[in-house]
Amino acid sequence: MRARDITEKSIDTAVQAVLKKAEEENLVTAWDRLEKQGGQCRFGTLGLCCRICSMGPCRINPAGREPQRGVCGATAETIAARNFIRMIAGGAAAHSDHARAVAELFVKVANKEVEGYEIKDVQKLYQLAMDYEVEIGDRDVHEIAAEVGEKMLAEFGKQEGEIQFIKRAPLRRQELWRNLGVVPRGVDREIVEVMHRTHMGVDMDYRNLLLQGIRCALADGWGGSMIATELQDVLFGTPVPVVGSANLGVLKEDEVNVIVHGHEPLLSEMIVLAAQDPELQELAREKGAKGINIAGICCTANEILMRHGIPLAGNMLHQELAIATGVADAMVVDIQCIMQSLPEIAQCFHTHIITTSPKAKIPGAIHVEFDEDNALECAKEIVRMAIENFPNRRPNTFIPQERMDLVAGFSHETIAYLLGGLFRASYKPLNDNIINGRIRGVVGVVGCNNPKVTHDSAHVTLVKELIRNDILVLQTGCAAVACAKAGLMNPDVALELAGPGLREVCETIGIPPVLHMGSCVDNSRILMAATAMVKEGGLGDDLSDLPVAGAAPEWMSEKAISIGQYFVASGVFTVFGVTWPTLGSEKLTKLLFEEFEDMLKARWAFEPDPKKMADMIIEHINEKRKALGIDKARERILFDMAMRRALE
Ligand code: SF4
Ligand code: MSK
Repeated sequence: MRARDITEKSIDTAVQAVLKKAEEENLVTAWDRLEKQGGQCRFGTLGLCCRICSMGPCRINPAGREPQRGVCGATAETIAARNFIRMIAGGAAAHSDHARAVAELFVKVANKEVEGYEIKDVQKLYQLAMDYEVEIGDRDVHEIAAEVGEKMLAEFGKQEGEIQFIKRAPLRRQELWRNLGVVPRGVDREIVEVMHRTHMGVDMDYRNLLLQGIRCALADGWGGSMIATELQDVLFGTPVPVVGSANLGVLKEDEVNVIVHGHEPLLSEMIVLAAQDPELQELAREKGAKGINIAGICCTANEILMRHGIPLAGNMLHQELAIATGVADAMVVDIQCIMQSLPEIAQCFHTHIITTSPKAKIPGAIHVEFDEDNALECAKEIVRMAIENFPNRRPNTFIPQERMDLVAGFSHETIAYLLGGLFRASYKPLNDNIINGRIRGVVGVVGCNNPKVTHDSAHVTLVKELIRNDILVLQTGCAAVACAKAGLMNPDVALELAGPGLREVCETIGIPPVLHMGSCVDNSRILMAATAMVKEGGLGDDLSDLPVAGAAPEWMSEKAISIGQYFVASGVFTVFGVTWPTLGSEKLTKLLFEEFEDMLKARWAFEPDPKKMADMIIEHINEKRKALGIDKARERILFDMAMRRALE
């Protein structure tokens, strides 16, 4: 990749300022390493490289010249399809292994085997008990939780039958899945079957491979991810609207800064608690700091913002820059989206990089294994390390001023409460406003950052276009952080940018036009919100009837592909940006971009330009509105005398 100017690297002026500092100090960041990669492998980008066995690696010439087959005879379709569904399996495994850890802890909490955690949302626990046919009666909450937890934990290793949450989907969708034979049996089973079927010499029919990819993705969205979200809500509380702030300006010169980064809230919840410990606060003061400041990066940030209003230091591409400010006294990481370069960049400062998961160690980092049996003590130890490190700061510190206020905390239950009130929680007002045309549709804009595109640019451009066109936007992940930093979750800033209909509805309810719904596993909240819209009535009887869409304009991870595939398989038109990993196979791409429409009533699309992506989405929403017969606004017109006379 060619060298780019700082303004081409990110639209975020805080990022630009720290990148400038990094350049002056000869620090190497993801953008520099991308340049050093030179022109990246075209075969790999197009999905045409196979490394599955040692007769290879094989590659298919995308221009139609030789070679057109791998050594084993595999075609472009087979190779691209195997690569694609392996990405789904990787993503589903990441979300689901996260979920498994939550479920294991949940069972321990229910059995009162660990201290520090509690069952916070009893209502949600009862809902889960009903989903899993666990008797409630006058049983003790912990007893119910133990049975629910065991049943949910069993979803991972289940061999036969259907994952329970499938039954939450609209009936027509369930029927479509059953007819296609893609209902997941157990989470682990579907991931293993992808790995088996993509082994050398097993499944060589790209359509058949994709069916298993769909089943695996559904095991993520309606299985692993949904289990993670639901159990995290029961343990840590279902999010309600909360005020927060975002960008590197949340870091503090005169306080101990502990940055939590990764995905699981199990430890970060405890770190938030540990930071309030009077003894540690006192120690911080002894070391010359005014207090302890916790800030988050990536989805850990989203988790603790949603439940505690803890500030967001930034999204995926902020991780190295947060260290480059020189004021990060510790960066505590768990799993996923963490760069191996962190200890290297930290060497130029005083920052401790602390890994905490036995599944995710980094050479050069300090490893403090998170012990859930002793979670609070473990969190205190980590916070103490950060405090002790505060006096070691070097003189080259710089905190950009950028910091934006925002409102987050929109779980799908909270949206229903806000729309309908506590006693009549309902999506009816949303459906009514979609039917009367004030709101054109609803779009989930999610996913990562990718240094191949100008950081945050595609997220912010797309979301601005959508709200301008009266489309309500739901967000998770790094996309949410991008828009939070840009003010799109701040009602004062964002409502000015919204179309008149959307603005009116948001002002009436008191919400921003862009709703933060949480972390990557919380995309399951978007599935539930869309399902609630179907069940409310008036907008068809399947998710594919709704005027909705999904987008990941700056995606990079396998998890994003898994999320996209479960959106599509659930009936939601989904567009990705950056690059598309099947373009080397015309047939496979046709299956995903066109034929899925017949099969799943929804399809994938690829469009790197965010403005064109917005046009594509608006066109799709308009088509859905037309099919529902709501393409013309159906405002009730009050006739005055003159109008009556004119009629006569
Ligand atoms: Fe090549 Fe086939 Fe082996 Fe893949 S599985 S590396 S295409 S021989
Ligand atoms: S953290 S998966 S970069 S959204 Fe969930 Fe961000 Fe993508 Fe990681």
